[in-house]
Amino acid sequence: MPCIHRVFLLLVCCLTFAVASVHGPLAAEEPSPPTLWYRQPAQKWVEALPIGNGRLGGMVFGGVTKEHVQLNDDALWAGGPKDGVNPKGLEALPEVRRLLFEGKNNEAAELAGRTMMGVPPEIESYETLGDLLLTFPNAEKATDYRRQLDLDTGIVTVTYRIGDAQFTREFFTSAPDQVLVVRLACDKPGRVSFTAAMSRPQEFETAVVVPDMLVMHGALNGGAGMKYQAQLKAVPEGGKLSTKLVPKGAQLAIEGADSVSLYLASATTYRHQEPGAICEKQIQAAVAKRFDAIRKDHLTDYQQLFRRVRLDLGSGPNDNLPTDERLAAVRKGADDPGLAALYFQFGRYLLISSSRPGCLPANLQGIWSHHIKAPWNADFHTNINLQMNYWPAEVCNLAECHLPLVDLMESLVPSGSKTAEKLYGARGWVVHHLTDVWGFTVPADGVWGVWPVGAAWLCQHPYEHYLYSGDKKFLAERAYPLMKGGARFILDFLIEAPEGTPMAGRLVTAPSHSPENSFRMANGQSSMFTYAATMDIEIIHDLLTNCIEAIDALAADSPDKKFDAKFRAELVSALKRLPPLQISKRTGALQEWVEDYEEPQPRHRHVSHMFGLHPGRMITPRGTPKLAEAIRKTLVRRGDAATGWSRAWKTMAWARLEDGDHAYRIFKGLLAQGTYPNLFDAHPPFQIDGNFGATAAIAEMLVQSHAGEIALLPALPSVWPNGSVQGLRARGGLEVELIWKDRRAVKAVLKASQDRSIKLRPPRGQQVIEVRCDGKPVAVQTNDDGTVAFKVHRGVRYEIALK
Ligand code: FUC
Repeated sequence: MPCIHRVFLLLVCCLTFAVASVHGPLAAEEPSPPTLWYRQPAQKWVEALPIGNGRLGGMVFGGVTKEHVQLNDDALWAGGPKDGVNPKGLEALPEVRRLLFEGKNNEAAELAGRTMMGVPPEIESYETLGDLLLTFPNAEKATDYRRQLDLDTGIVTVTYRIGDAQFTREFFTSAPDQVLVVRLACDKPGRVSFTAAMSRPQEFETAVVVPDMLVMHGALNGGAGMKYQAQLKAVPEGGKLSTKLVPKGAQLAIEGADSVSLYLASATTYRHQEPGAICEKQIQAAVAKRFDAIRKDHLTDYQQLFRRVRLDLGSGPNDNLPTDERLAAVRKGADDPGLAALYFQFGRYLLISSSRPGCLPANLQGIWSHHIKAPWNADFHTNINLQMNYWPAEVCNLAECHLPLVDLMESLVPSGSKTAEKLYGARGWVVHHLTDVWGFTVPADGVWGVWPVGAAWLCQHPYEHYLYSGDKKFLAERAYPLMKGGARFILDFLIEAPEGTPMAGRLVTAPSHSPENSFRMANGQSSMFTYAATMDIEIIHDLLTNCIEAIDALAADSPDKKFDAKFRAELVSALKRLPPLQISKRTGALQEWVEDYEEPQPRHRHVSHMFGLHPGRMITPRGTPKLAEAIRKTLVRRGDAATGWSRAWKTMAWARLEDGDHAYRIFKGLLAQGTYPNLFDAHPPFQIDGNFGATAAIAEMLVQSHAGEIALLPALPSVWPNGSVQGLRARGGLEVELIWKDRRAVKAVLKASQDRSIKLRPPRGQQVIEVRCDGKPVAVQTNDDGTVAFKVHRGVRYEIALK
């Protein structure tokens, strides 16, 4: 029981007190907007700058004589529904399990490979929409070139001079108006001349729709697949607009305009029977609304999301260098706190631009891919990558950008239920290690694709959305039904390990696999296939615990205080029978598998068994110190280097272990070795998960809230001694603002959106000296464990003084 050392003067806060903006009193002088900028156009795709409205995306190259905007539409996927459950799987399952329990892992893998894989065991790719190409005559002699992405406006700007004329191009994608907008202007009249064309690597035709609109259309899969259309309209001020027929279709030509606005719309048959009609409507509306109003509404819409969080990690000597030069300096060893803050805000920008309500979730490349056949099909990979995309959503104050993931999950329930029943004889729903927009839920790729805990992991996301917001309606109507279905599958899938096995009598997963690692058995054979991999246990522990909490929260609101009591009892009983997490006697590290196998690849990129530390909350340094220490040893054995997303996850892991300097060291490695000039994450190749994972990790160096308390600066690296952050969120409906100097928090502000008690942990070596609300002290209980507890009220702002 916590003892009360001190009770501050209790004064009831005025609940109707109008909350000052959290950006108000603590805001230092207005810093310059976070901006990526370059002295030259992009030569390669990973130098181009992304724009997007969640659905329609572009990559802007910024060439002076040839402008290139590579285009994407979030729904442009090859293939179609083909969730073929292998008809031999269900019958083979008991034998696969028997072989696994008898230690005949490779025989089990061979049988599962023959009987359990999806029919077919693969999906098709997300594809590029094509390219917008603008060609400018007589522009070779440009000087004073600059290309930038201003994260505060979501606008890419290219500027240059030719002789006495200053040229400016602006690019953005509007969410309110659903068009990609390009504005080409010059400070001297009549100087804007260019031709505009659209094309695609394959399966396209272009044409002019009389009198002045360019249309590109086609159908994927050689004409048999999804149909798409893109339309481009040019609105010049002054000058002359004409159309030209060229060998592969048509072009627009503009001569001698003062300025030109281009509006580009796209649609596919994924959402609309007639993509052309939708494009036409959006273009007509944009033309009628005009550029200035579209830009203004874009700013209002975008900034309402982006401006919720501000981050200042201090300044450095490279602050004024172009972004690629700053990265190059980091590669040579420089620390650049401003670049870390820029990377963080770029991650938020990418989520806003690739995952808006109503759109598909961010795939392996967000929405930006120039491929016909993308690496890993730019799919939704559910054994880490898709989930990692959404780690920043709640803590970085973009909760609505989380919703496309929940929509996708709901869309997977019908096919996932069919797969659960036909492949495992189980109720509920299942997803394996990847999915697409067509409801794919069966095992894909190799036998490691028989990994039936994808849905169970995904179920963490709607629950976290509830934990941050406290939105009980969302919990009851959306999160809990998904979680219950995910848990229902798990309860049916778990099987009692037989006598003679190390976990006899426990409930285990079988078959099982620790993504995508292999182990060496005592007989010298290597295998990937097992039962009860540690990650499964941690995912299931997380899901069942969350379900029980959700049931209790829903019961508290029901008239008889009862809700799903029978199911709750099943969950509690299963939870007690899960195998314990094991610490290796050989290495002291957390065991990745049910037996203490040798690891042929000790530095493997996946560190799946750290799920309990993050994104789970089963393992914490204070709650389970021995397990936390074992994970620390696991991480040391794995090493700091890895692919992009793996570095991001390890950064997060060290933040959760409250070792800010180690977290920073890995993040710096990610900047130096795993980041392209446009700040896209390099797996390599480009994979956006690393951007999102590292963005969330930076947030968690500053604020954590997974362990029943809000921890301030739990993992502040020594290279960021002075700084401030505003607008990060903590579970329980709180927004946090912090200022620190010389590595000590000097002030914190919490803005509450719920009535509840909270526990606050000051930074290591510091104490909370007072909490004030509306200028008056609040009653605070100081606990033995160094935390303070107090009640907060909805809509009220609390100022916390620390020493
Ligand atoms: C898994 C990872 C790879 C890559 C791919 C998309 O297969 O092991 O590294 O991230 O997903």
